[in-house]
Amino acid sequence: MIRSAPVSDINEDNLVVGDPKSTAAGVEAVMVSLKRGYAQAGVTRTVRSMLRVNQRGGFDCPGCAWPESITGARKPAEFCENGAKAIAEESTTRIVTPAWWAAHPISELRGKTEYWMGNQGRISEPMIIREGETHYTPITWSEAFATIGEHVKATTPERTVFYTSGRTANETAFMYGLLARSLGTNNLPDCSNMCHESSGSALNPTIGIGKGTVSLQDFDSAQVIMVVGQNPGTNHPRMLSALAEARHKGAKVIAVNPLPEAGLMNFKDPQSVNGVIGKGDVISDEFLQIKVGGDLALFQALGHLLLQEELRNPGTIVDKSFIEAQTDGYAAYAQAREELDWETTEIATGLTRAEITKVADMLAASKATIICWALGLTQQPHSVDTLREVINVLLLQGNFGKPGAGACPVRGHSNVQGDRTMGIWEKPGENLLAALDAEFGISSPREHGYDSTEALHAFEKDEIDVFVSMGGNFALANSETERLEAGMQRAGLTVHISTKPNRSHVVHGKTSLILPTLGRTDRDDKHPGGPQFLSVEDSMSVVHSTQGRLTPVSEHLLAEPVIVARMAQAILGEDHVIDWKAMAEDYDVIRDHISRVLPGFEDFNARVRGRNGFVLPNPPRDTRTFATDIGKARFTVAPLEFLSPPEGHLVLQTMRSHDQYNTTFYGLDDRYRGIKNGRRVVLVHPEDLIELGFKDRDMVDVISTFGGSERRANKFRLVSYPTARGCAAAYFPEANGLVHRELVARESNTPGFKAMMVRFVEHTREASATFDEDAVRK
Ligand SMILES: Nc1nc2c(c(=O)[nH]1)N[C@H]1C(S)=C(S)[C@@H](COP(=O)(O)OP(=O)(O)OC[C@H]3O[C@@H](n4cnc5c(=O)[nH]c(N)nc54)[C@H](O)[C@@H]3O)O[C@H]1N2
Ligand SMILES: Nc1nc2c(c(=O)[nH]1)N[C@H]1C(S)=C(S)[C@@H](COP(=O)(O)OP(=O)(O)OC[C@H]3O[C@@H](n4cnc5c(=O)[nH]c(N)nc54)[C@H](O)[C@@H]3O)O[C@H]1N2
Ligand SMILES: [Mo]
Repeated sequence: MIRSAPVSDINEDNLVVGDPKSTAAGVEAVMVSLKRGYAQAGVTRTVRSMLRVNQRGGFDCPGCAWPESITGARKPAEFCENGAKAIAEESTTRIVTPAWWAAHPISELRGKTEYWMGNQGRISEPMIIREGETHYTPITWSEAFATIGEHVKATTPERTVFYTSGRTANETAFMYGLLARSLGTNNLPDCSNMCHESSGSALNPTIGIGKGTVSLQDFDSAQVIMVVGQNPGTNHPRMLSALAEARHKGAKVIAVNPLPEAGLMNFKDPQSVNGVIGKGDVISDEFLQIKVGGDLALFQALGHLLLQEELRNPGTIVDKSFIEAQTDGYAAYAQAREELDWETTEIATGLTRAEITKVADMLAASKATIICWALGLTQQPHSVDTLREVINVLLLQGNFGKPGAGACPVRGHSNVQGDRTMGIWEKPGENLLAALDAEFGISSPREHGYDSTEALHAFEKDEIDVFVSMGGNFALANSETERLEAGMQRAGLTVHISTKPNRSHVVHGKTSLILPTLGRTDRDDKHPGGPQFLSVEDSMSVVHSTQGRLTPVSEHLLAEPVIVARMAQAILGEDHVIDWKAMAEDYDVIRDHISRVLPGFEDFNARVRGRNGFVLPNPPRDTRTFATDIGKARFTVAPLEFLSPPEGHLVLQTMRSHDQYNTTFYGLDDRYRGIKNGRRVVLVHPEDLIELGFKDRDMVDVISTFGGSERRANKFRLVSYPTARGCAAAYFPEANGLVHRELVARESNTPGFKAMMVRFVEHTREASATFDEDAVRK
């Protein structure tokens, strides 16, 4: 066993800035992954886990939700550098024992970064801290569950919240939602609220499903693929292979991004000979360096240009028969897009008319277009309108339900889509609740619960007594870091079902429990019927099994379904109508329930054991039908909106470095962007730096402004970087304290993580100390 000394914490003075790269992956990526694996887990565990990741019968990579091929052969190593890092992070043999907790008081741990915290290792035993105590101490599992039971029974269901992060497997998520509803609350916020909620809000009313409508095979026959607001080289590296292969088959790829991300430019596939010794592949045929928040204007302009082309050459662009039979609202849409104000469009997008026209011509020539997007489109006030505009452009050319075409929201956490399918949602539909009630003999509450933003407000107003977190790191993932942390500390009980220590554990409620659990790579075999497996759903609606084989680092870890069942028994009583114990003992029992409750899961137990699992029904993709309230897809019309910063301000987006998984930092090397050994940076265009009176590497405090109040984050280095003009970029979660809790996307309530108005002031200690965040700026 390797227990190398934990890393020292980040020293921002060691920041190194080099040139951004234009090529992603290559041999270096493989070397980096193996090195990280060996350091954390040793050679045997690393090799064992790498050989099983994303293989049939193996475990699902905890990295991202990009699918594996279900038709063709899988590569011997179906992983990527960042998947390998995610696995190394989890399969580490470093452990956080009761002795470790005894050596580190909370006051010390509050001064640490996530880099240091996460690198301490896997939590080995259940721990508790009570009001007035300075350290976590060990507790038995029975006492831990009894504590949860007491706290929940002492309050009301509305003051109890069950948060979920998207690694949670289907079976666990189903039980967890059932537990909340049996108790009497829909307070089920999840990471999806902060992530792709805007996609769901845009897609459900327009195409009748909140998910993507393409499969991996569609990439083989697409003629144009747009990649908008997404950094696949870092966040979905296996997508680059799909894009490179699609280009070989003749597709054109168009990237839309304020940053020239390495993976969008060039790619060396470490699994192909060309990628190892050759020059690699070009990924994008066109790159639109758009301003942050300019996409609504872009897609309105694209719609306008396509309609103009149709007028010039009737019958060549617009899929009239499809539109007539399957859609609603075309006339109003066509009318709204008849005229275009080019001057405003150019200001909003930062692009020229010629650049936009070139891309419109590519779309016009395409008979099958896929539009992919991620967070660059979901975390702004007008995100839902932007995404509906994307749908308009797809509908115009009939890009649904035919090979090589469709909408492709690329999801984040590896099972975030599955968790929603399983009912993790604060606004569940009547169908789900009625089915749960019929199956289990409970009466689920009909009132909606808190989403993640509402949970943040509820913490602020002291309206939460018990907060249970199934994975994740709510304190750092959400907006308003300081206020949220203060709110969490006023709650009666926080419960953290976790694999590794994180910030939320140390800004805990008055009483707090840490419940250590098995991860994806761990063997789950302490059951009367032998080893158990779980299942997940990827970004393209494929459900398949996942089963870890590594020996858990401690004998005290419990599997997530077991933890949920025992919480349920403690909260609802041993004699509750639902047989929680049967589900915890044998996961087939959970799947049998699911098969009767959720459409598309009929015969779940048999089908999930098939070679490739199974694909969930998807009406737009399968039958070109749209299950909206009117039984048709909808064109929509929204006014033009974009982000225009006040004088002296830039629009700040927050993003992930190449060495992090959300709030987990694997390392300090954002290799493709040339940033090393530091994270408190703000990337700014060189000419904006000059205009604002700063220079590269100046140390500043960042002030964000929203509705008359300001937030401040101290000590960031400005870095001259080729981003779009008027825009800046910083890392998540360092910049989360700058996000006002009311800065959210309309309809979806997703935080405006990519829409802050910021200015910089020279960093001085005095100014930082006297800052008044609610003083209205004159
Ligand atoms: N290795 C690794 N993999 C991950 C994650 C991770 O942290 N690490 N996280 C997972 C999760 S939960 C998620 S949700 C996904 C996130 O995947 P991404 O959405 O790729 O994540 P971000 O790093 O937020 O990158 C956002 C991208 O959008 C661009 N962008 C920002 N604003 C705009 C805009 O207004 N318009 C356009 N067109 N582009 C814009 C940014 O420049 C950046 O390239 O990745 C998942 N996979
Ligand atoms: N500024 C800004 N903020 C953002 C974003 C952004 O782009 N910008 N992105 C948002 C997005 S897309 C998301 S998804 C959220 C992420 O929010 P979360 O999902 O809440 O955060 P993570 O950092 O993914 O959670 C990491 C923790 O999960 C635990 N964990 C890891 N694996 C397991 C497991 O198998 N089981 C259990 N029980 N626990 C496990 C570990 O203890 C680890 O510390 O953040 C959001 N916040
Ligand atoms: Mo996400």
